[in-house]
Amino acid sequence: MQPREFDLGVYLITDRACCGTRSVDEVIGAAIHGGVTLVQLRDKNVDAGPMLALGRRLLELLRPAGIGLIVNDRIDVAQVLDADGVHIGQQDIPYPEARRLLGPAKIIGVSVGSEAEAREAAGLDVDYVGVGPVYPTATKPDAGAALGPEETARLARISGHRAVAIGGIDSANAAPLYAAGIEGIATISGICSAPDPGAATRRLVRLMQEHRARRI
Ligand code: TZP
Ligand code: MG
Repeated sequence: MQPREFDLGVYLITDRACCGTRSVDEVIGAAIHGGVTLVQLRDKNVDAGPMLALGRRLLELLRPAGIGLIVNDRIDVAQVLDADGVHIGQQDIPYPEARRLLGPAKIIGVSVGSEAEAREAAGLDVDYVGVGPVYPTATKPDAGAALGPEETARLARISGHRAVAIGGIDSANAAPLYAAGIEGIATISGICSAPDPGAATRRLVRLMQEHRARRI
């Protein structure tokens, strides 16, 4: 069975702290109206119960809009939610075990931050890689040194997989990534911390669409 189709174009990752006084639900609602193409539920500081509760609320918003929900790290939470997939980092459950637990129909993405990791990912039948950090980011202090757009695109090519770039991206600096051939961008603060998350999403979606139109 093939995994369901998914669009990495503008991939929003949730973060309660970055949403400030707004709820994650509110930010996701605005991003859906803005045209976000994929959402990842990510919360490093919460137990499974509250994460499940948020995930269920997000699915109620996302499913009618036909937008996928990926769960960060927590394969158990993804299974209970019957989410569309998981995103795993280098320190998480390794890809073969994640695939065994989730089966062939779910989307599995892995993080890549170096040439060695890109080469390792090339040997796995993952659905996509998340490459970064592209730019400096305050959201993940241990993310490592910024790669820049060209190196990000090079690592994506080495992996041989569909790729989304991550780290410090907003509508002011996303264009070089699309120009370098990256399929999509992932952002936390670029949408969650924006004064108007819906407008920030629309700007990113417009950029993505302009680059896709140019490639046709
Ligand atoms: N992985 C690499 S950088 C990063 C993650 C989760 C943080 C992305 O957050 P932001 O706010 O889009 O820079
Ligand atoms: Mg992780």
